[in-house]
Amino acid sequence: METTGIVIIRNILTLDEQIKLIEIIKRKDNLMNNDGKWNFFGIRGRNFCGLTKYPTEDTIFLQECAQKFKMETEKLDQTLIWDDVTHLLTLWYPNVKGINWHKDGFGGNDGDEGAPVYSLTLGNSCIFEYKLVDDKNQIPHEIELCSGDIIVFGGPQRLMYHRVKSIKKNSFNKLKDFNARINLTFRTCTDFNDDMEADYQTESYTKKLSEKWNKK
Ligand SMILES: O=C(O)CCC(=O)C(=O)O
Repeated sequence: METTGIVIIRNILTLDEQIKLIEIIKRKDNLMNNDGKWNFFGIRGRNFCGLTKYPTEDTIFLQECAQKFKMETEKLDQTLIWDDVTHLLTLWYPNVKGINWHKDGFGGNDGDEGAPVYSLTLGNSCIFEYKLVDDKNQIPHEIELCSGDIIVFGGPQRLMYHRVKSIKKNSFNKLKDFNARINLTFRTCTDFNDDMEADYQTESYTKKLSEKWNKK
């Protein structure tokens, strides 16, 4: 099924490229606290920063990947044509637990109003579900995303609800001592300065979320 505003490209990266990205994330993204627990409420690893905050060679590779995603996507769907991506959100899922239904709003680490979200799977596969914005019955659509697959949503589907229903442990066996799923979302966050970026670092971001949830 083709839906304007959603592009799914299988194997957009070669296995070597996937492994190179996994190594970049393992090297840079501080995904655990000092106590050895995952930095996002103990359940997952999370990092958010500009593409330029990685070591230079890694930044170049990330930008090349982002450029490839953009070119391939824009050939398939004109509603997804947008400025270059600037930031990367990493989620590291160590187990089978995914993420609940939500929509990515606008602003902050979700990106500029209207900017498409480029969501890449690395490592273990997952069952990803989404509900189309204009479907009044909000019927979930289910797809399996494997390492190297990308789903891009923007244009009329930018605010679609989505979730990761589950993750298939042991489904990626190409890298020794690695049995996790990594989700990288490449986003365009224009005029995001270092202070704003600091607000979305995992330590301050989880504090902000806890305060919000405690108020409810
Ligand atoms: O892990 C995924 O595929 C989805 C991540 C996600 O929903 C998000 O970053 O908002």
